Amino acid sequence: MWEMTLAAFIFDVDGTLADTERDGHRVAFNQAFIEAGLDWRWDEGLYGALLAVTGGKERMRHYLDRYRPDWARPADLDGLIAGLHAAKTRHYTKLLTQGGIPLRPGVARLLGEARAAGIRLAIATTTTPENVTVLLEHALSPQAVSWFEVIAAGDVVAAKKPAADIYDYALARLNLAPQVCLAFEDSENGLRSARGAGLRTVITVNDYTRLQDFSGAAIVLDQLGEPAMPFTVLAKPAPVNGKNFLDLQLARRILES
Ligand code: XBP
Ligand code: MG
Repeated sequence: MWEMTLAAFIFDVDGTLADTERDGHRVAFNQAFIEAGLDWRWDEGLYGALLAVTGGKERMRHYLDRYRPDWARPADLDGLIAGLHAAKTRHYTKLLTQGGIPLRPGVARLLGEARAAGIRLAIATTTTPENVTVLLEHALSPQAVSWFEVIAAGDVVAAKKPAADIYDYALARLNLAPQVCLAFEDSENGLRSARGAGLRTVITVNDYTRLQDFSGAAIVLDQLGEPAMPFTVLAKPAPVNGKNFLDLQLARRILES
């Protein structure tokens, strides 16, 4: 019976739980660069292009390779990147503690419905673990970290999204098959990762990801929606049947579709 099928939700963090990139991570990277006396500056447009590479350390390396080939590398480039990344995490988590970034519409409601129904919750993200816990505590609830049975984050796997490793890891920790879980993502890299692990995936787009290729998604929405703030279906409208926000009933329908 379908009521028995849906066992867990697995959420991406950046761009999915909250719009963290443009006004969060990007700002924190720039603060770290200034603090270190570097002339690296990531404006909103450049950052959109840099998002092609997931993971902050990987993104800084990609920036140097692609945009600053002539910049004189220090002997210990790994050390420089690690130091910048630690500073960036400090700036980013400070921004979160100041309440700088709210959850996206429908996220808190859907998590609440899932908890009430005994749907298990997990996270699969490329971001640093600390970024996840601070976001959950400040944007959701001081207890929210305990709502998630598995928080798979950052360098716990060798290959970041679009590799499937982080979703494979979360599924293994949940001890569940992908067929009984639904993934939530905002980006093409995230979708490829979730699909690689065999997961049906709900996409909620944002300004950076709107034009990406979501052809493997179960459904593409502008946001999860609330009763008073309906979602817009951007692709694959089949299973919606008159619903205008994503609740457990629609989640089960999407999983079965
Ligand atoms: C998110 C990311 C992350 C953040 C920065 O991708 O790419 O790298 O931008 O986090 P996804 P760190 O939402 O697909 O998981 O700097 O902590 O790596
Ligand atoms: Mg994301």
